[in-house]
Amino acid sequence: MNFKLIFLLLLTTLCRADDGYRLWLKYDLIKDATKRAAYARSAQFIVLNSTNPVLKTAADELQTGLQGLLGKTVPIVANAGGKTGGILLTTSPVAELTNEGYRITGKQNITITGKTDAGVLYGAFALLRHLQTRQSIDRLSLTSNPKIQLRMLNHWDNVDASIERGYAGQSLWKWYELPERIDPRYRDYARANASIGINGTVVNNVNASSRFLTAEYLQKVAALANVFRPYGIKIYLSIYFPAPKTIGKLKTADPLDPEVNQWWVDKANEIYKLIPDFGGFLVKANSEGQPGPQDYGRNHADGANMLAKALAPHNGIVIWRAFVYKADGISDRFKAAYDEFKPLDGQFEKNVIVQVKNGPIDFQPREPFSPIFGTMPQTPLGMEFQITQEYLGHATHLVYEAPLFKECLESDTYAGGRGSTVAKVVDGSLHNYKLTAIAGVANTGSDRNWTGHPLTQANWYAFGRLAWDHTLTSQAIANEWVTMTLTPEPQSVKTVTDLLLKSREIYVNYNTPLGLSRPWTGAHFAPEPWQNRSSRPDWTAVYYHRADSIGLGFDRTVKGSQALAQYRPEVQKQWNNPETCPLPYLLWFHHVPWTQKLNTDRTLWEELCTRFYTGAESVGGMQNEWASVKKDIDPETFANVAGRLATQQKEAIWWRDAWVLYLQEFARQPIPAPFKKPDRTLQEVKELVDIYQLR
Ligand code: BDP
Repeated sequence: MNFKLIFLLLLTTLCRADDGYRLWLKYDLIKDATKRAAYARSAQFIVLNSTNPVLKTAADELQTGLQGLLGKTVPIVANAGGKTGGILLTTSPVAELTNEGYRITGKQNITITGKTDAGVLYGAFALLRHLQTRQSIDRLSLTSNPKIQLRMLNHWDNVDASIERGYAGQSLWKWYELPERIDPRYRDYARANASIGINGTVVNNVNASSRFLTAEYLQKVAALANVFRPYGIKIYLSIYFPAPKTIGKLKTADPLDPEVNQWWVDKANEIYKLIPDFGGFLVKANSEGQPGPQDYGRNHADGANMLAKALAPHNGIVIWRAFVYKADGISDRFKAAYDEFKPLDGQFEKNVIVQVKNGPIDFQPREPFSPIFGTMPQTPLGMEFQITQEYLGHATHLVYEAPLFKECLESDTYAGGRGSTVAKVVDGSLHNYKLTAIAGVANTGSDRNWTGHPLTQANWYAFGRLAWDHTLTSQAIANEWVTMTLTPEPQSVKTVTDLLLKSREIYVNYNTPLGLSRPWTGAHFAPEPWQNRSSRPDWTAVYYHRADSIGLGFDRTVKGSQALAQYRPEVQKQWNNPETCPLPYLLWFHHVPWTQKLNTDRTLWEELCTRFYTGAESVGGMQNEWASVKKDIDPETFANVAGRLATQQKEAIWWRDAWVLYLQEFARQPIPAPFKKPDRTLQEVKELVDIYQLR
């Protein structure tokens, strides 16, 4: 091989575009030589005096990270041998640490202490993050404990590799290859999760196949569990409630039937033989056509408790979902979960957690918090957020979700007086829950960059960071993520952080402003506010927005569906009156006349138009801001995002046009100045949407 060729090869390797695979764990060389040297002085070796696999993971990750950041190999040694300037990994029962917390201190050596091995692992990642974000290591003193115990991803992945509501390719799990072949990607998945403190994963869809509980599939699940274990991650399964019938050949799945009970006990024993640290079951029952205990005249607690008893001897838990609504479609769907669960408060076994979606309906771009959070003090309630963008423009719209998560977590339930935020319910501090959990429906898939849209990796990241500490700000999290993933250049970090921070509000403005919602049937992608036919009324668009000649919005006050009564009186008081109801929630609770003046000094119609138009216009602004950081962003990532923003711009106008042209038929008013009326007709927009529905 001649020199020219070697040079070219080297050049192509060096210039290879960043395909996003490394996520926020890029560990690229720190360019600033002074900073690098300062870090290197305290990172001359890593001391690990243990064979514990989790601690070993921590040491290995530190070594990998330091190799990249400092450009040198940092040896792992069993003892410091009297030398200073190393990183010591140690477990010790430090009083201020909870099980998974860590403390990082540094003078001559940096010491990472955890009460448990997992704590050390999280500490190792925290130290790396500290260096990745170029912070000072003089007088290091960082202590952090997770606020919530179970920090989980929920994968809605199916046996055939499809993902329900997945927009980044196929499933990560290659069930047909497991357990024999272990895709190296499983390990990288575990690394990414551990780096943000996620300690549990439900690998299959809540609309579950019973296949996962068969002996054959449990071997596959066990193989994944083996990969995740050294990263402190436990595996959980979604179960199909009638599994005793489908795979156990019993005549019933009645939770009060002794044979059914025994079947689950045996199944649990079988699972724990293979996976001694198996986390437990996630259950969707009697919801959207899924079978459940009500098929046998039993209630949700009967179902959950039966499973809980089978898992309890192994310390497993049951996560029972509150996302239920009756098949009749008659009553307000908003009220369904509360109506079914509130009467069961206090009736669940100790190892049951009820997992509640953030809002009462279904992962809308903006929802008020679910009233359940304020009203079940005797039942541990877990939070379910959706990271995948089912209603948030799939993988072509940029929506940074930390502000959405925070808005819900910071909402005041008044369950124990003022300041009883949803976060305090979920982290257990308000009602003293013994079990606490938070889950995010994953946005990962087989796309090389994991999430499809390169910038929405930030949502996976933000979910994990907030699950660990819900008091972190959306801005701080965005800042970290951008610095670690895209560029450490301060001006560009600021520009991209700002862009992320405003993206959700922009989306809401052109998509569902002022408390509109869109849980209509289908792919949940195209605008279709005129949709009025479905097998049930609450799967139509008109059911939710209720546009008529008088006004717009769903009356949930005493004059309407009375859903507001499910909140504490203090909350009701604010939201009951359209004058005091915050504008973002207005149409969730009120049917407002088109001509009603709002506190923005515009009528409802004018305000809606203003939001639709400025929202769509702002996407253009995001494109410009993205263009301004080009010099600091990897070319492949830059082009990828630029392309998606262009699509978003087109689709934002599409959403705007669909809504304003449709609503105008009811409001019967012109589009207010300075906005120009859409240059297409309602019919044309409808035809465009029809294309999306074609088979
Ligand atoms: C809805 C989704 C549906 C899920 C369901 C659930 O449209 O695909 O199965 O939620 O959470 O958002 O069970």
